[in-house]
Amino acid sequence: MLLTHARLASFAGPGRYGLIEDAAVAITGDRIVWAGPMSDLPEQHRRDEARDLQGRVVTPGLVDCHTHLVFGGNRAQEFEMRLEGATYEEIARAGGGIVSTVGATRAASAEGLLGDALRRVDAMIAEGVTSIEVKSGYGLDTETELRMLRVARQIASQRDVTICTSFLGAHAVPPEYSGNPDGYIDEVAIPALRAAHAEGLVDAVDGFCEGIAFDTAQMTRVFDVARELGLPVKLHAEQLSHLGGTALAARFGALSADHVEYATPEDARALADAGSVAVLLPGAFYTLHETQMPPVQAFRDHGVAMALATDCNPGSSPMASLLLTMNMGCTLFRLTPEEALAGVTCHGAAALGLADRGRIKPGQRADLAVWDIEHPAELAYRIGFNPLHARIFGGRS
Ligand code: DI6
Ligand code: FE
Repeated sequence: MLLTHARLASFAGPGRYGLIEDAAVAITGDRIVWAGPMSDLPEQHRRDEARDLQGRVVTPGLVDCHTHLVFGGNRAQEFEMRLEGATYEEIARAGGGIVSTVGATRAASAEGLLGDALRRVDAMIAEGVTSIEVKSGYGLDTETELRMLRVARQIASQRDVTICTSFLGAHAVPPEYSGNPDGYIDEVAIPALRAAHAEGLVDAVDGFCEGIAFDTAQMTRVFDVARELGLPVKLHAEQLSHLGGTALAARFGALSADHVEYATPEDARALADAGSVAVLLPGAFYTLHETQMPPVQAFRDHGVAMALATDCNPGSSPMASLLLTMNMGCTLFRLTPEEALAGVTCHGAAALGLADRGRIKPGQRADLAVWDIEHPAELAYRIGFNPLHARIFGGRS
């Protein structure tokens, strides 16, 4: 495949967006073999049948690096309760919140979970997404955690999309372990992690480090097992309060620390030293009507890569739009449109440990999105408008 007359947001060269005007991209199999200005296109990459993109913008395929898109039921009633005055934490402590989705997920069949998940995945694909991370964490028993992860893996056999799984057994304390989070970690979460890993279902290990979930000592026990199994870690950290999850994640060389609204400049330095990505989730900030902004300037100052993701989940971020997430990242967190696009391409890929995608250059997977726009800033600028023209997944469209 040869794409011609494209405006490339390559993130693989100098200048904003790594922009290359009037560019060509040559693809062989599932790889990009050449990308650059049309005038430099080598003879061996010229093809009889080129696809003339007539100046359209081409970006790397989008990466949604933090989702909980496999789950049962929905939580529209909690949305009502919050608007009638209850807080997210009050609802969680009263047995609602994550635990109510746990009940619906345990009751759902694998087929039912897959069917629901595919509707959300299809919405993402329609916006040019080519790689998606999917977490467990609504089972909180071995059987249902494994069911969720099997469903997540099945998505990739039903659709042209890469799925990365994260084991999130340490997401909440289930009712049967109420008041005994340590018992839950040792008797359920860790054994379930070992079982899921033995079945090849785990690409990374996640946790929710928060007052309503698990503390750093409990997360350390889970991460010690991840390390023993050779699995990378990531953590929901500093979303609603400062508990030290970001520093813990950095100590384990995490792929990412996620949410991080309450992270400090010291946390930013720790992430930079560890090479961990800060994953910003403006959909959850928006939905929960939070006011504490993540320390974006400290991340910039320390050179921490910032990714953006939907956090697609039934409670705090019932959203499947990565384009809207980009807009929220700019409007709510004051990211630049270039940072927002990097956040859903190269930095999103880094947050998943995927070094082979997220930029347009030779050797990268040919996951691309072609947009009916003139400038890449338009992707973050509009609200509720999808300008996708074509999506190329592994060299196929
Ligand atoms: N933080 C979140 O934003 C999601 N999980 C988490 O640990 C929320 C999950 C939910 O409310 O169902
Ligand atoms: Fe989350």
